[in-house]
Amino acid sequence: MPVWNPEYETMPREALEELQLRRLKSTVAWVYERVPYYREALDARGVKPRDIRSVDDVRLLPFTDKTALRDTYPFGMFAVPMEQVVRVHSSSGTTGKPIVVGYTKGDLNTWTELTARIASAAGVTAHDRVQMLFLYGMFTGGWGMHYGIERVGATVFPAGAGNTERQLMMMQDFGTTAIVGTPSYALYLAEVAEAEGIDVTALPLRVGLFGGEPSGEAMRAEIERRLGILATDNYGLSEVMGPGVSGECEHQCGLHMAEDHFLFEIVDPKTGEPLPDGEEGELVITTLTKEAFPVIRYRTHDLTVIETAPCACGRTLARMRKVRKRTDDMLIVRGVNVYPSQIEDALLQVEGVEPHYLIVVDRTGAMDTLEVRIEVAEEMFSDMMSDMVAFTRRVSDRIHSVVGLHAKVTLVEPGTIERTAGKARHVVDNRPSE
Ligand code: DLL
Repeated sequence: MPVWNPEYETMPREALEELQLRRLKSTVAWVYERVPYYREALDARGVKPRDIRSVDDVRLLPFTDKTALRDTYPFGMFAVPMEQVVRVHSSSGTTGKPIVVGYTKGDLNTWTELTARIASAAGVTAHDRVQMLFLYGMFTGGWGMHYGIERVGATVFPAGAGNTERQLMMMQDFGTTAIVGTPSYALYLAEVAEAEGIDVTALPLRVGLFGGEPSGEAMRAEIERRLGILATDNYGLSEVMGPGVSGECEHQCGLHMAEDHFLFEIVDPKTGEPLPDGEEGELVITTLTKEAFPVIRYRTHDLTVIETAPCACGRTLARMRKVRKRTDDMLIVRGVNVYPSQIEDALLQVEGVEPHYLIVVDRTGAMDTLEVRIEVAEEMFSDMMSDMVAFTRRVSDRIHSVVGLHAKVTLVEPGTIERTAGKARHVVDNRPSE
């Protein structure tokens, strides 16, 4: 499979590091001159742009967190005047004010280059017909991926999120070969197709580019089987750019990071101290080429591992493991740390459990309660009434062996857990906040 931009994607590591240093120096000078927040933060640490002499000197710089971006709402972190900003997006936060990000023409050009790499790494070419299932709008998913796919020369159908029957009609009539969206929506699409008697595996569809939310290997296998496609994962966040930050190649062995445009660090989420490659920690990102909205050492809260072993595809860019956990999605239930992704993994090890689930945490008296609502396949639901107790025990035992907690497992009718065209919600925490 050809590499979209071999000059950068297969660059020798020493040359890459030189490039990163050059770009890091100019980014630090850029924000110091143009963004009062950064000037103050650097001054407070007694650091000047000229103190950056190696890539590791990034550690002299302060972290940036969401609060800083919120406090300067809406445009206070922009490093260029508004007349140079040609696009604005915002993060998908559900409450309060969102984080607003801006792009110059140059930023859009870089963004398009990076999403073209994602598309190309998944094998998308000018021969493909690509149906966009991501939302267009303030969310970065739709627009970000859209332009990259156009740049590789493929035909885009900008369907946008939702209206699943119509999506399926287009897929059949237009000969869609690739889809782009969230993994949870891909599963829903499979489900609706099955209900309508449409055999998607017999259509020309062959590849799916998924991202925007976590999904495990079991989920990937399910999507690949039910849609008859190769599914790749890609990662990004609005604060840094949107999609395009990292993405898998067809070997599916970690997400190649766009290290020529971003500097990635893994830190201990508690102490902020750097961790060596190969250890799991919080991903911290510094943009190296952003003009309108550069960020310095942005705390993503996403937990991952960086791997530098060479990849069979020939790209020299290091890879990050699929993101399955965030520092802020850990639940503490009866004193035990639980990540929703661990529960998903446990569920999908039991045959007959569908990948639609809801974790409900509550409190009765002083006691935390953990309930996991799951759906089972339609055929099983009717057959299983007699076996229900044994089945829920099997699921609950699996959860116990993975997370060390007893959960009440409730079977719900197929189709009753909320489906969304955007990011799935897997947790409801009803405990009173003290
Ligand atoms: O979700 C950008 C994006 C759009 C990436 C489309 C890929 C495809 P935000 O809405 O700002 O931006 O959400 C960013 O979503 O910090 C992660 O926690 C999570 N996330 C995004 N992609 C993945 C992924 C977009 N592939 C936040 N795996 C991030 C796991 C992901 N988590």
